[in-house]
Amino acid sequence: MALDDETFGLLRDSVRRFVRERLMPAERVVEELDEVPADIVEDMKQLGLFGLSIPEEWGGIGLNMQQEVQVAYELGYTALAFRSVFGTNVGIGSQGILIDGTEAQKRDYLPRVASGELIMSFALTEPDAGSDAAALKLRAVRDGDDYLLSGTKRFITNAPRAGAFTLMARTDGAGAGGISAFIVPAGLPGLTIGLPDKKMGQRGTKTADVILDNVRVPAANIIGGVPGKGFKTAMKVLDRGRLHISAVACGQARRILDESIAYARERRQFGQRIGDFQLIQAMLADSQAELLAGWALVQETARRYDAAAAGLVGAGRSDPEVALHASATKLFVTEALGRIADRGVQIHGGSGYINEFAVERFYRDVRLLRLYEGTSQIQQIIIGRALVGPSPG
Ligand code: COS
Repeated sequence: MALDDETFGLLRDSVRRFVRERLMPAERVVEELDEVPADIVEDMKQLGLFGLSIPEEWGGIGLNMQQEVQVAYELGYTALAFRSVFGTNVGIGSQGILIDGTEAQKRDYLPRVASGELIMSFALTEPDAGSDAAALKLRAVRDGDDYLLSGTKRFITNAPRAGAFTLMARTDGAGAGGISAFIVPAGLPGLTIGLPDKKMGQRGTKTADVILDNVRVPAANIIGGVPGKGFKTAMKVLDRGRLHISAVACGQARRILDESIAYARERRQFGQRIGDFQLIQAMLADSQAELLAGWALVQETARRYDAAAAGLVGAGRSDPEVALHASATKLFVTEALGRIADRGVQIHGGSGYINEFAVERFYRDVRLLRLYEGTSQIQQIIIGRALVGPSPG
């Protein structure tokens, strides 16, 4: 699955233009209103952004991972709130169905996900299960042809906008093997959404609790139809999500660097441009070098992902090599982005602390990238375990 080069080039150019002409001028409005304007969401639908990763047979554009990271890089050049509107449809919300779902589930959901008619969210995290995702407690108790789901999900991106959730619940005893992934429509009786979380940054993105009280969900809504496979589905979704986020992080790094270069050229101190000082140039150079290294790594991991993708479908787990590379990529790129954002503020001096300047906002926004879809420490654990192998004891 991939778009031909010529059509892809046109798509990437139109996304770049959309980012620069439509989204960047609206960044301040999003920050002030804490909302992405509805007319922009409509334009995103027209451009096909909700269906970037969904194959054409289900109404999407059908990008492969190497193409998706290019588009994610372009989208990463502006406020993260914009990408977040359709990010769960492209990634963590829909990919469980795409990778492990039955044909009927794909047919029923993916066309509406691709068009943006249905927003899908990914519900894994709970109040007591964050990094330790296999410890999740939300219970699903069998009742005839249905399951009754009760419990709370936390920090769920797009929960207030979602029409359905890919939701991990415990159908069996302890551990990863007792977890099943359900497709849960948002309107079911007993399902409520908490108030939107008040976050440090990324204003305009929406996260909230999802609370389930005896929500009746048909057993047929288990992704793939077989219980006990949900943890692996979630992990496969996250491997892919970590790569997408890494590409977005490179886009953010490019923007912060461009803002910093522009400021260094324009701001004058001691009778000259601050960009003429080698201490400023050193910061710019370090950021540029880290961005080039990170972006090369993202593209290489995307190439590996595409080469191994066929083996993902229905398989027990993803290629451990790809999982390692996805984690290493997210670790390196998001940590580098933290340093690049910090240098961006430093180059701006006092102005970098004032919210009139874009770097102040990006500095807050990018902090989340080292936390969500697995903290840097979780990425280190995944890489470390893969290197050392299972303990013989
Ligand atoms: N793809 C497919 N299957 C995978 C997998 C992957 N990438 N990683 C692990 N699995 C499988 C394992 O093979 C194992 O299956 P078997 O029991 O059949 O062998 C099962 O899943 C359990 O794996 P493991 O024992 O490694 O699970 P742990 O509980 O020790 O830890 C980590 C797994 C820590 C890696 C996981 O909980 C994790 O990623 N945590 C972070 C969660 C996260 O990113 N949250 C963000 C929320 S979304 S914004």
